[in-house]
This record gives sequence, structure tokens and C-alpha cells, in this order.
Amino acid sequence: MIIRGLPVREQGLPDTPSVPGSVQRTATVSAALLIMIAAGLGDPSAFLSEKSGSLVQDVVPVPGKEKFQGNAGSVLLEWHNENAFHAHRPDYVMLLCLRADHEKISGLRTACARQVVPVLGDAAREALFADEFVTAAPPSFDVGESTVHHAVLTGAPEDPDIQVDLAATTGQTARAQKALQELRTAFEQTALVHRLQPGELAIVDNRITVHGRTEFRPRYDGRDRWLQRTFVTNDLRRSRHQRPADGYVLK
Ligand SMILES: O=C(O)CCC(=O)C(=O)O
Ligand SMILES: [Fe+2]
Repeated sequence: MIIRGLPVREQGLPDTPSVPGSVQRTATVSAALLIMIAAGLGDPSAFLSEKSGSLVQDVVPVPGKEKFQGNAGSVLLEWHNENAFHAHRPDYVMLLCLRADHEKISGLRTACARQVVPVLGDAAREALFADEFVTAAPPSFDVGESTVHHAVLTGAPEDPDIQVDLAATTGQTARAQKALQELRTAFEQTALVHRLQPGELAIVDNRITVHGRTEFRPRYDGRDRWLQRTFVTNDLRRSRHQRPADGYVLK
């Protein structure tokens, strides 16, 4: 879902941050918008290992990180569910645009299982429903090597959930590897591109939708692309054992 016309005034904004791990911890209009809308959808949440556990995080290009497969990069960002490896990955990812890139070419891309699954062949669909995949955690999480075998598609055959990160998920069998290739093609075939403008908020349903981003050219002049991001979880209780003091931050 895209919500347009939110009151983000570009003129009044400071320079786009350009340091790694940049977050928003003061009460700005954009941060308030994100948290209010998150509270309507569920509860905001964050991971301590990621952007110091801030509930509102800057998504900005960082000098020297151009090729990084994460939001500090500016090359094509691979298709992924947010925190695909994690049992308590967010249910929604909210991305609010404060500033577009100079050339207005950068696009948030989304592909929804509801469009993706019907274009898959029977063999690929069957493989994606099997526990034949492993998804690595980013180094920042310090959880060691993942060995959990999971399926990419789970739930109702006609409306499944999806769990994959094409930069981190590997097929453990020949048919699983082949199915991931077919899945990538299906993502490309069904992709929507959202060239977010200031004041536009994308709400990505992370249970059924993967996202990524097309390439762009940062200039590091204070006017680069700037999104702010908040994760939403529908059932905070489920992760209580990982949230000290019943806060919103998962350890
Ligand atoms: O830069 C974007 O449009 C999305 C980046 C991304 O995947 C994220 O911040 O979760
Ligand atoms: Fe993401």
C-alpha cells in the first residue's frame, strides 16, 4: 500500500545523513507519522543488532558502501523479505520518503506471492513448499551460521506466505536451487516499481511480499535519497522472551 500526501516538508529538512547506522531518535513529524501509523497496524519493533535498535531508522546511501547488499548501498538491492532468517521478522515494513534521489530513478520494488505463485511451474512450486532452504543472518546479528531448514512458501497453497532473501537464501537440493532461479524470474515478471516521492509512505506486507531497490547514483552532497523506516509486528507477545523489560526492541 502507498499512502501519499503525508506532511513531509522537504525545505525544512536537514541534510541527508551519510554515516553508517543513522537513526532518528528525536520527535520529528516524519518519525511521529511512522510511529502513529505503526501503532494503528500493530506495534512498532526493532532489532538491537540493527541500527542500534532504533524504532525509526534512516535508509540513506553511505560513502564506501555502494556495493553493500543492505540499505546503505546504492547498487541493485536483491529481492528479500525483511530479516528473512528471523523467526520474529516484522509483519510490515514501512518506508517513508523524505527525499528522492537526484535523478529520480531509484525505485522500491515489490513482488507479492499472490501474483508470483500463479506464474511458477508445478515443480518449482512443490520445491518451494519443501523444507529445503537455509537463510543466513547478516553478520551484524552475530547468531552464527544458520542451519535451520525452512520452506520458502508456507501455509495455504492458494495464498501462501513467503520467506526468502535472494542474497542470503540457498537451496539445499538441486530442485531447490532451480526453484530459486525460477522464483527470481517470477519476481521480475510481477514486480511493481515505486519511485517514492517526498511524503509517500510504502507499507510492505512482509508475510506475502518481497522487496528490493533499483540502482541509483548518490552524490553525498546532503541532498541524497532519504527514507525513514519502521518495522511493525502484529503480535508482540510472541517475541516476549527476546524483548528485555517488555520493550519494543528484540535482542
Ligand atoms: O531503499 C529502499 O527502497 C528499500 C531498502 C530496504 O530494503 C530496506 O530498507 O528494508
Ligand atoms: Fe529491506
